[in-house]
Amino acid sequence: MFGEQKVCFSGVQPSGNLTIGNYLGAIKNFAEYSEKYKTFYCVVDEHAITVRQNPADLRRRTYETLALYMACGLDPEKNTLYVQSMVHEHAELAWLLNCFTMFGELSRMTQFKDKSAKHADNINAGLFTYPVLMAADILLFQTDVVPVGIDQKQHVELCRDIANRINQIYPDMFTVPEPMMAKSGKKIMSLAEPTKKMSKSDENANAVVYILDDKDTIIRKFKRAVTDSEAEIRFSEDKPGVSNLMTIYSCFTGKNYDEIEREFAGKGYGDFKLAVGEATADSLAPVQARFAELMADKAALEAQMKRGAEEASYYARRTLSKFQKKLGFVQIR
Ligand code: ATP
Ligand code: LTN
Repeated sequence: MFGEQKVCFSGVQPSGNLTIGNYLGAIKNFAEYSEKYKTFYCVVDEHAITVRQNPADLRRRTYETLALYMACGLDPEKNTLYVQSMVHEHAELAWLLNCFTMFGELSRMTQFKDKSAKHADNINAGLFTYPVLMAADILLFQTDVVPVGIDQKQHVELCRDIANRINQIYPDMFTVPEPMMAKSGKKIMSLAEPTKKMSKSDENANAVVYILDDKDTIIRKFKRAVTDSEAEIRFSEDKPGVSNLMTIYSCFTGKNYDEIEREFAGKGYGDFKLAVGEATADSLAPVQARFAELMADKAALEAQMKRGAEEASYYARRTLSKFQKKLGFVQIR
């Protein structure tokens, strides 16, 4: 809370082209909080460097991620939109929180285990302490709610543990945040391996639908999506491929699973996949058009980065300075 208003914070890494998983699991839901909450949406470039990035790509994707926030309906007048590295309090609070986070806790994080298996040649300390920086992002703004996909729930729970631990020593220091997940869309699966999360860093581009894919590409990718040997459109745990397509279709059309089953009763996977592709492409078309307009004006994006960072810094400074005081750091004004 800041004053009377509840706070919502979330972040997306500029570590690749954003997918419909990022869209349905996270960004699409961000706008829903704009009216009721004070919202901060951050492009978390400091998180992205836990995996090696090409500097030119990282810079370009930082602009793109900010533009996508806006293209997906986040009005910069109603939401604070900014880039993490432009607000130094994130990294500073992360250090302080490191001293309240246990080695054992971080060792249990499944994302660390997955990413260290995937990047065995670069298991750096940043990859290990990644959730502490994430906790700093959240706690800096005295955040009440954090909209994320289900893969980030464990990190938000660790953030809650850190906040509670600190509050026991220094009462009322941090608001303890809640993770908020979309009812459907919190875990969109890969089109090639539907038991695995769709991920922007997947090497197989056919497994992933990007927000910026054109209509033909989207339809082709859905056409190739792995399903099963039946021909029945039915939501079921033993049909992960079809169920994933039903979730995507449901998110883009607003229809529930019963309605979808009725709509495609007696029809084959071919018809269904085409309908999923068309619904996805049609829903993304306005986002893509707005994105192109925003990317054509770099100066306006930079002005937004500057303004967003100034707004965020104002709140971040207050929390950091409150915590430094509690910890016993000398403060001379
Ligand atoms: P990476 O592949 O680099 O790990 P990512 O695709 O998981 O990246 P993030 O930047 O880590 O993307 O995630 C941004 C937000 O999107 C997070 O809230 C995350 O939970 C959500 N998200 C990512 N993938 C999915 C998915 N497949 N389904 C639902 N939500 C997702
Ligand atoms: N770890 C998140 C991105 C992220 C985030 C955050 C999400 C960084 N800081 C704070 C919510 C709140 C991910 O998606 N991998």
